[in-house]
Amino acid sequence: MLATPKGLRLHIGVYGRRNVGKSSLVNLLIGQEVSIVSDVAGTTTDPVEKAMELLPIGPVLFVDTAGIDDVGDLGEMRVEKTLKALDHTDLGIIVTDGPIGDDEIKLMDALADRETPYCVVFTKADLGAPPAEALAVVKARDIPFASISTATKADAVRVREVILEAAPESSFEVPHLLADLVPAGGHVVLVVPIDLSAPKGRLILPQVMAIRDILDADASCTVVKERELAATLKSLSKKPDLVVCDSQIVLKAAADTPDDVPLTTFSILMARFKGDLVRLAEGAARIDQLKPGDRVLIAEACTHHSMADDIGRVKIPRWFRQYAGGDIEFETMAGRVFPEDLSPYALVVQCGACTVNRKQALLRIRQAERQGVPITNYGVAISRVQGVLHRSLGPFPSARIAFERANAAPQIA
Ligand SMILES: Nc1nc2c(ncn2[C@@H]2O[C@H](COP(=O)(O)OP(=O)(O)O)[C@@H](O)[C@H]2O)c(=O)[nH]1
Ligand SMILES: [Mg+2]
Repeated sequence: MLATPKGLRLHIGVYGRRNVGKSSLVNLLIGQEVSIVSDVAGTTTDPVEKAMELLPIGPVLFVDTAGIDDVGDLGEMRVEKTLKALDHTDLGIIVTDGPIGDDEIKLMDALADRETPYCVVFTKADLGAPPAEALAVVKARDIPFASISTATKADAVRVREVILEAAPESSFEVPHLLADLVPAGGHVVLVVPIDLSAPKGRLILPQVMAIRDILDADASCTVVKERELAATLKSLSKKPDLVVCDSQIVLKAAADTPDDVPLTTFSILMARFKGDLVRLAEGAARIDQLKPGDRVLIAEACTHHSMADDIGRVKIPRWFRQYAGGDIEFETMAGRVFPEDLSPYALVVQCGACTVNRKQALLRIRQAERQGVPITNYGVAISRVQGVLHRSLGPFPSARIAFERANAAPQIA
């Protein structure tokens, strides 16, 4: 990822007066000391750039600037450089240790003039809450904001969240559905059950998207029902690069596909495309730890037709109860409703999120992460309860490792 050219990275400019904690904030986000932090005002002179992968946005470049309130000849030069950096900024973070004064308003106006989205981060929360007048200005302008302490590692999550809130949908990296998993000239086998829940006379969106992505990758595909999979694999002159199946028949597809052929499900592809597969895989490890009396939130994005309903309302509850060896309380929420407070739940299970856009899906995942509540989704959960998640995450090493780690972690009391 670090090989991404600078021009393709989202430039996140960090602005504010001297000594408010800009460099500390950048260091907190990237988790290592790149900017010199000191209590001598004006330590950062030239903008300091640091590239990182800020999921789920993708590759970003943090630009840590000198103070906007710098003084003297040298200071003026620094301010000029800082203002110049505004022109290259895709997203601004205005940092303040409390006040929203002339300097902050100047930055807000400069960013607004350039139609650059921005957020405000109040630092030094450990020394006191932001003043009411400052909060009033930020709220009146409807600016996403966070109040944090840069000394607190956990606050990095809150900062990432406020960056996501401010970021326009177009800045989110749109991952491939599967084109990155198949070489040009490669071959994919798609396994599509045609049962009662299949719509008449057509394929469903993830299947159509997969075919389109395979064409974009200059690869080819074979589409079969699960009954024909074994015979089709035998008839191919070369092993396929990937098999993708419907979650509901993943057990059979895994049994019919040789171990050295990568296999995944349409739901897992969609989970990566729409959300954060690493977090969802981590959350799936929590299913084994459910115990009688736990509450699970099933969050459906749409009001499903009855066939798909079956997964969230019947199948998942049944499987989870089997795992927990007792009764689990399920709460189902449909549509745009998503509770502010997730703390009553041992686990959140999202549906495929076909009607939620990527940004919304990711914000829900971040919210759960911030509140320390595991979150997974239908597709990942189905592979888990069928005992084949390890296999279906095979093509996604970071998600598989996250799942294994969470699975090996001590049980939550
Ligand atoms: N108490 C407290 N001090 C902070 C916090 N963030 C930064 N500082 C301190 O504020 C001073 C200036 O920080 P720095 O990051 O260099 O500010 P910059 O000039 O805006 O880049 C340093 O002494 C930091 O340790 C915070 O959240 N709480
Ligand atoms: Mg600095």
